[in-house]
This record gives sequence, structure tokens and C-alpha cells, in this order.
Amino acid sequence: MLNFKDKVVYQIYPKSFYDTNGDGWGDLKGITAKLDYLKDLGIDYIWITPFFTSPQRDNGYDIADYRAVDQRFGTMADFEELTKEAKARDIGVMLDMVFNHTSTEHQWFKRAVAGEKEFQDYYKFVDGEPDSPPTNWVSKFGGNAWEYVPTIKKWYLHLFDVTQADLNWENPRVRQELKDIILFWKSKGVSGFRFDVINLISKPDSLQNDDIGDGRRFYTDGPKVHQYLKELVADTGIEEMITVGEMSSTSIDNCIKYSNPDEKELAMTFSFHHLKVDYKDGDKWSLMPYDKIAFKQLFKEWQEKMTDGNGWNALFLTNHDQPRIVSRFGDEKQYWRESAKLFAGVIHLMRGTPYVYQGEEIGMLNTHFTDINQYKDVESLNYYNILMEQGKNANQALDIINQRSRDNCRTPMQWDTSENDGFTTGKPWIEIPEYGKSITVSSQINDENSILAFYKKLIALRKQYRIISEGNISFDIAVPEQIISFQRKLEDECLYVIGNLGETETQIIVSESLTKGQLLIHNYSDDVNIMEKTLNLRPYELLAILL
Ligand code: TEU
Ligand code: CA
Repeated sequence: MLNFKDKVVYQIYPKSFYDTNGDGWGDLKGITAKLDYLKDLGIDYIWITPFFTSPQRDNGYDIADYRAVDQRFGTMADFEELTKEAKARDIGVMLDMVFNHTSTEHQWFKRAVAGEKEFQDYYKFVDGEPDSPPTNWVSKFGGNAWEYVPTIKKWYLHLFDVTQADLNWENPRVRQELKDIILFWKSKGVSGFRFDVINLISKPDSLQNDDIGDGRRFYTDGPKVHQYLKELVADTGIEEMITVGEMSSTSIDNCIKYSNPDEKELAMTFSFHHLKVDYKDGDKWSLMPYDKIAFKQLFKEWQEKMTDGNGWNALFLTNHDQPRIVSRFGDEKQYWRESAKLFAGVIHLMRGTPYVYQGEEIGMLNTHFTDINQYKDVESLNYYNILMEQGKNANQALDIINQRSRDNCRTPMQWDTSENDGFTTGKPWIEIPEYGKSITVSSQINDENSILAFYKKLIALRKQYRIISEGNISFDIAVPEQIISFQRKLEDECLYVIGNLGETETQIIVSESLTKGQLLIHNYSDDVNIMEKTLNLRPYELLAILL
């Protein structure tokens, strides 16, 4: 049984990590060049988002050839060198498998629209007339989820971009193709896989309109999803590898089933409910301050119920689809350092496997771009137009995009204060934000009080203390709205984790006399202000005390 409970994963968005040939695009050689930095950080695995041949309409999540490295990222030899050098530093490589859909540039799709029935069966093609799509389902990138192909008089389903056609998992030939792709990369020595929106693969046999929603209730955690995952894992022998599934709009019960070892599906799951607490009426493009009570309540539920069900959570607050956490829930200015460390501590001290997204470890911020043309992300550009059609003026639409865009996490990694922050000697594919030179790896690498040093310490603590990697968890709810407080327990030990999510000082009563405990970590440089059973917490203050 693979023991991954004390492990930490670092997520790399290769296009924005490090460019070694001056074309403004990060590349595989760039990851190899930074392996010593990652080794020093202490992480165990790198999850690399897709670098396979792709028209890059959705930055690689639209794959045209699953077995080839997109030449803009390098060569297969570069990939083999990277895996070898990573292994030499005890770092495993996890690849991103996008199996819900392919690019419409993929050979399978081209042969389908060329009329080959066999390949039409690889996708969700439905006969029909030009003006009446099979259902009113909505694409996650906006607009109707069906596209008509006049030459073959058929519609095809695309839950994401029109150039991302959903695969037909009901077709055993499709499932075999995907198993062969995993076996191909497994033979290249990779250590694990991330499965993109894998809980959307099982569509219902009969298609019907959704008169209350956008159709997701018909295909999310669909009828055969667990059967297909069990088959995929068993037939490729990856149950002993680190695997994580991205589960869009899912449920705890399904995630227990996806990640409980007895089910022989995946090792862990990403769920997103805790990152929708600032969506007004559940709408990503409608802004509101984040609901701290909902944020804490969701963590309480997912942490405690997944523990009871012997499931396992992937722990994260940032990835390549989310805004930067300090800009979103923290403070970019006076308490930038403290708020970055607070959210790091909350995530890394919970039960599950922490994921660090590139740049998070130095406290990178949102773009604050001032012109929509600075944005590149298909979803953001689509919704800018949709918001304008809905009556927003340009500034209002830009303000929403500024806060929600996925590009907030896709600007180049800020290594140092040289040209382009040391990311490239060329012109970066996306601009480096104004603040770029004020937050860099080089300014933090030797600073004991830096955010980077704090991440290193958290990652080391998980290896040192089994109570963090394996302890149970329970949340206190009888605390002020802005206080997050939970305990980890293992045998007779107890770890108290208390954090102030707010920008004002707060005093709380604590049950146990924490003064007797050992302070494991604290995000302020001076002492904790604790008297017997009362604790004064400064803005964004976090501490963990072992009793
Ligand atoms: O994301 C799935 C997904 O649901 C995201 O679209 C997410 O909900 C949204 O961006 C948040 O607004 C995965 C990949 O992580 C994403 O980059 C891809 O664009 C998407 O699948 C399609 O492959
Ligand atoms: Ca490059």
C-alpha cells in the first residue's frame, strides 16, 4: 500500500514556470533546471499540467495527441531527462490525464467529422437539425454545450470549449484507448496521475433538457462513473500509484467512494465547494465577500465525513483555475505575509494531501490587469463578452474578470528582479503584473521569516509529526465568525490549530490551557499573546500548539 499521507505535491503550470530558450513559453527543460529549488522546498511530487500536443485553445486541456510532447514545451527526450533528474532527487512526476474530452484537432475527431462511423462513436454525436440542439445544457465556458456539424448532420457535446469534444466512455474501444495512454506514460517511469474533471465522464443514456439548471445534474458523478474508474485503475495497475481526481460539483458520498482504498478507484479527490463561498447565488461571475462561516462549515464537513468514510482529501486553495488566495481571502498589503502564511497553515495542518501551486509559496498576487486585452484565458474572454451582453459596462465587466479570471494564477513565476522576473529572456506569453518585482523567490530564499521559509517548515512538520500526516480531525464551531479552529488527535497527543481569518484583533477563550503546550508553528515573528485560557489573536494570526 503506497504511503502518501506525509507527502506534499507541487503543481506546475509549465507554460509559466521557467523558459530556457527565450521564446517566452516555459518548457520542460525549465522544470528540470528548477528541480534543486523544489527539492529544497521539500516537496515529494510534481503535478505537471498538460504539455501534450495541443492547439492550446484551453492551454493544453485540449489534447490532439496524448503520446506526444507539444514542441513548444520540448521533446520526449526532455521529458525523460526531467523524470530521471526528478527521481534522482526523490521527486515523483504526476501527469495530467484529460480523458473527458479531446481537442477537435485530435485524429479521432477529424475522422469522425470526415464521416467514419467508428470514430463518431468515440464522441457524443447526435443526429439532428441545424437549429435544435439535443438539449439546453450549458457549456462551462458559456453558451450552449452542443455544436452542429452540417457535413454529417450531427451535433456533438462539448461541456467545455467548442474545440473540446466530450468522449463517449460508453464505448469500450474508447476506454481501451485511454488505458493504453496511461500504460504508455507508466512505462516512462511516471509516479502518478491527476485526472481532469473525471467525474463528468459518464453521461446518461437518454438526453433531456434541464428546466432548473445548466444540465450538470445529468452528467456529474454519472451512472457508471465508479464502474469506469474501477476498470481503468484495475486494467492499468495504477492502484499503487498516487492518483487524484478533479471532481467538479461533486458530493462527499461520491468522494468517499472515489478515494476509499477498499473501492480501488483513486487515492484522493479535489472538490471545489470551499472555493465557491464568494460566488453570489452560486454564480462565479457575481461577486460577494467570502462567507467565512460557510468556508469553515465546508471544511468541517469534508474533513470529518471523509475521515469517517476512510476517504482522502486533496488539500488546496489555489490552482491554475483559481485566483490567488492572498488576493481573494487575504490581504495584499499590510498583512500580506501573515495572511499568506495563515492560509498555508490552515491547509497544511489539515487531514489530507497538501498541494502547493507554483507562486503560492512566495505569496504571489492577482494580475490587476487594466485592459481586457491583457487576458488570454478562453473562459475569461468568453465571460467578459457575456457580462457585457448582460448589460455590464466595460469597467464593471473588467472588475469581475480581474477578480475571477484563471489568468490570475497563470502569469509567469517570479524568480528574481532581473528582466521579466528571470522567467524568460524573451517576451512572456502573458504579461508579468505591475507588482511583479516586489515578490520574488530570490528575495525570500534566505529570509527565515519569509512566506517561502514558512512553507518549507510546514512541509517538514508533516514528515516529522504523524499527528499531522495521520491524526484524526475535529472542528470547533463555537468560535467567533472569523476564527477557524480545529484539533488533530493521534493516540494521546492533540494538536490545536487556531487561526484568525479576519483583519481585526480578536480574543477567544480556549478550553485547554495551551500555555503548557509546545508551539509547533506561528506566523508572527514575536510571541503568542496567551494567558491561561484566553488567546488574543492579531489579524490573520495562526498558531499550532501540541499538547
Ligand atoms: O477544470 C474543470 C473545471 O471545472 C474548471 O473549469 C473550473 O470549474 C473552472 O475553471 C472554475 O471556474 C479542468 C481544468 O482544471 C481546467 O483548466 C480546464 O479548462 C477544464 O478542466 C477543461 O479541461
Ligand atoms: Ca520556452
